[in-house]
Amino acid sequence: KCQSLRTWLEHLKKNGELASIDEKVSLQFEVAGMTKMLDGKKAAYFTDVEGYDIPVVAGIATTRKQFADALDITEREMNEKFLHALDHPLTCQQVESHEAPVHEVVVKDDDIDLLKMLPIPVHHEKDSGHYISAGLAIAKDPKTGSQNVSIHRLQVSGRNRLGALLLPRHLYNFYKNAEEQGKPLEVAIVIGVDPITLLASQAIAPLGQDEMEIAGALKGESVPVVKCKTIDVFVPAHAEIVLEGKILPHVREAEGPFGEFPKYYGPRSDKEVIEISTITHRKNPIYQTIVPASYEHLLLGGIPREASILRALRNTVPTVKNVHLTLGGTCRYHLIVSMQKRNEGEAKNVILAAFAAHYDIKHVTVVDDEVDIFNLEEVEWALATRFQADKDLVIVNGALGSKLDPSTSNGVSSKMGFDCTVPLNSEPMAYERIKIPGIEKLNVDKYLK
Ligand code: FMN
Repeated sequence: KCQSLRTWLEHLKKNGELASIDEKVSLQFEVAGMTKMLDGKKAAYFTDVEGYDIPVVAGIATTRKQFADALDITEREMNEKFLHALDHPLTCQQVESHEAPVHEVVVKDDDIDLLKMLPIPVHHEKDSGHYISAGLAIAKDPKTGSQNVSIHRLQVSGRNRLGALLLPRHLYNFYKNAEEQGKPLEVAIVIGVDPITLLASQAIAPLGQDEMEIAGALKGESVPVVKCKTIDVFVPAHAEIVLEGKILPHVREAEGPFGEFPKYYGPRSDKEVIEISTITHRKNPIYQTIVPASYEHLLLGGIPREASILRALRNTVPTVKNVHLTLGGTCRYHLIVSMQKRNEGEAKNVILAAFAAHYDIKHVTVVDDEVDIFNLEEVEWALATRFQADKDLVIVNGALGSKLDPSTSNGVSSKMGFDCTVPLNSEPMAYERIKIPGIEKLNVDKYLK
C-alpha cells in the first residue's frame, strides 16, 4: 500500500478515509481551509482546482493510527520500528528511465513556469505567496557522494525560481561545502510520495545516512530510484513530479513570511535560491501539499523524533519505557516520558538528558510507567497528585531552544521539567491507586447504545 502516493490513496479510499472534493476550489486559502477542516479525519483530494487540470491532495496521514497502518504495525510499536530502520537501512534499487513513471513527461528550460504548470497553494493569510510544502529535497554530498533527503518550505519566487529555508542541518551543510568552492549544489525536489517516504525524510539520522534507505527499511523493500534527467541525483521512480535544479552559490533573495508549525509566522529575510531547469512528471500527475501546522506536519516531525529521543534517554537511564511529543506542544516542545524509577533522582537525570537530546524540547514531564503517557488526562492527574514544586521542579535558564518559539529571545529559552514519579520511600498505601475489583469483566456496551 505504500509503494507510491497512488497505492496509498487507493488504500485510503477503500478504508473510507479519503474525501474526494469535486466542487471547484481556489488555490488561494480554499485548499488549505478544506484540508484543515478535515484534519485528523480524512485526507482531502481536490479534483477541480480553479485554473488547473492537475488534482491536489493533502493530509494523506493525519493520525498516529494512519502512520502505524502505513507501517503495518500498532501505534505503540512505532518507536522500535523506526529505531530498527535507522540501524538496518536498505540500499535503493536503481531502475532505468523508461521503467520510471516519474519520467513519462519531461519539460525543459523555457517551457517551465512553475505557477502556470503546477497547482501550488497559498496556505495562510500572511504568507508571502505560493509555497511548495511537501517537496522532498534530495541532494548528493559533493564530498562523499551519499544522498540526503529533507523537506523545506519553498516559496515560488519566479517562473523557475524558489526561495528555500535551509536550517543548518545536512542539506545546508552540503550547500555550504559547494558554495565555498563557488559551485552550485544540484538538488531535486520530489513531490507526490507515500507517507512512509515522508516520514523517513524526517529521520534524525547522522550526516551521510540516506533517508531513502531508511524508507526502504521501513517499507521492508528497497525503494526503486531513477537518475534525474539533467542532474546526478537519484529520485523515487514512482513519485508524481520532480523538479531538477540547483541551489545558486552566493545568491540570497527575500523569502517569507510563512505560517509555520508553531502556528505563528516565520519571518521574511534573505534566503538561498533554487533555480529549476527541468521538470519531469507522470502523465496525469497528482500534486501533493502539506498544510503547515496540520496534524500531518506535526506528526511527521514528531514520530521520528520520538524514536531518537527514546534512544538518547535510554542511554542515560535504561529503564525509560516510552516517550510522547504531544500535539498541543507542536510535537516538538512538550515531551512526556514514562520510566521505571529504580534509584531516587533518576527522573531528574532523564529531564536533563531530554533537554540535551533535542534543542526544541522545552517542557518535560516524567511519570512512572503505569501512567499512560498517550492519555493526557492521566498525565495531568500524575502532575496534580505526584508533583511538589519545591522538590520536583527543574529549571534551566538561557539554553538554546526553538527560534520559531516567539516567547524565546531569538531562540534562547528557559527549560522546565516536572518530576511526577512517586518517591521510592513513600508509604505503600499513600500512592495506592483506588480500584474496583472485577470492573474489567463487566460489559456495559448494551446500555450505551
Ligand atoms: N526544515 C528546514 O530546514 N526548513 C524548512 O522550511 C522545513 N520545512 C518543513 C516542512 C515540513 C512539512 C516538514 C515535515 C519538515 C520541515 N522541515 C524543514 C524539517 C526538515 O525537513 C527535517 O528536520 C529534516 O529531518 C532535516 O533533514 P536533515 O537532518 O537530513 O537535514
